[in-house]
Amino acid sequence: MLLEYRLVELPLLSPFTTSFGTQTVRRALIFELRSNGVTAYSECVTDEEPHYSYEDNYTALHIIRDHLVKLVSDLPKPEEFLRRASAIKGHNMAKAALEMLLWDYHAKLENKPLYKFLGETKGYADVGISIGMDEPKNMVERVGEALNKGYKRVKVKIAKGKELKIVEAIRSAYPDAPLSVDANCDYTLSDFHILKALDQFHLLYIEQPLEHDDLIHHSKLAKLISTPICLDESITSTEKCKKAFEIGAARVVNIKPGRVAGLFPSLEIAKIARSFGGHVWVGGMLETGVGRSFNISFASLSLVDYPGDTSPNEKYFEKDIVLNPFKMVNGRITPNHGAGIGIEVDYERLERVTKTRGTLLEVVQT
Ligand code: OSB
Ligand code: MG
Repeated sequence: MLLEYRLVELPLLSPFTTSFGTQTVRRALIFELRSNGVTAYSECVTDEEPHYSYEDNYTALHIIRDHLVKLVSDLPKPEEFLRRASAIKGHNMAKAALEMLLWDYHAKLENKPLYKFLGETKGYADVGISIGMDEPKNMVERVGEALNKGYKRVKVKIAKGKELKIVEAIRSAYPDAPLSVDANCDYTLSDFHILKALDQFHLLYIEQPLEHDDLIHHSKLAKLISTPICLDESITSTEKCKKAFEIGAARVVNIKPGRVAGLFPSLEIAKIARSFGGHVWVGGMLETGVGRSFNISFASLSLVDYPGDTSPNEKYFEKDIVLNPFKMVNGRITPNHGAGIGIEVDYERLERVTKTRGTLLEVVQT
């Protein structure tokens, strides 16, 4: 058995700007496990900067190398791995990287596609797009292109002081488009009057307006505005999800398996949200084709009822590290039918974009 990692660097086709900064490259940790004739993969959703959360590529690699790898030497089922890892506080993205690797591994051992292995499936994912901040006129253009391509929902990034111009411009060009905004934590409760002004634009929801770990002020905000609140950063566990719905802090959850320690907690979170009458969709972190295939498998579950940020590979990269990128047809993407995540890795491309690599675990079978 051999477990290796690589740090890869893929330039983004266009810069991606959120309220916390601009990203021009995706620097990702990719994991590859070989055992019992199976090759499994995963991707850690961390990046270079700890802006979205406190984790970055180096904290993730540290936690994986020094604390988590020893928990996977017998290749446990994902749920068992998380039980073992529960003594380690936080570091969900690091945990998710190994948790998802184990899902791919076990699905491949049983020769089943991951999306069928996870639960009841629609057989496809409804696809939305996340558009970065730019001059409002450029954002209107990007929204128009996305609608023409058939995206089922368009989300645009906003920041404090820029939101009204952006949303006004888009709404005057596309009055009825299924539109949402993502603030990535740029406001505080005392800014509620700005957020209230967005009510007139009948947005589907506003994503993570307040602090990254807040629930209480989101529940207060929910009583002051009519636009539904969708939580992203704040939902880091099943317990947080329960509390959010108990106090009315959210009506929608953006589930990113990487943020919540993997697919097993993602399933639990989706069930909790739906049991409260909430809605769920699958977010993204500009993943390469490796991470993307997990997101699309999860997004195809019947539990997931809203279109997510799971654009096809070509939105992000000129050339991804997989030979079978996803294609969007009529606003839908079909998950890969091959075993596990069903990707075919483009090893030539992977070699070219690898910056560093190393072995995490090597067990010689006797
Ligand atoms: O908040 O959803 C977010 C990208 C990086 C970090 C945070 C977020 C995003 C996106 C892009 O919105 C989603 C995607 O297309 O992968
Ligand atoms: Mg978000």
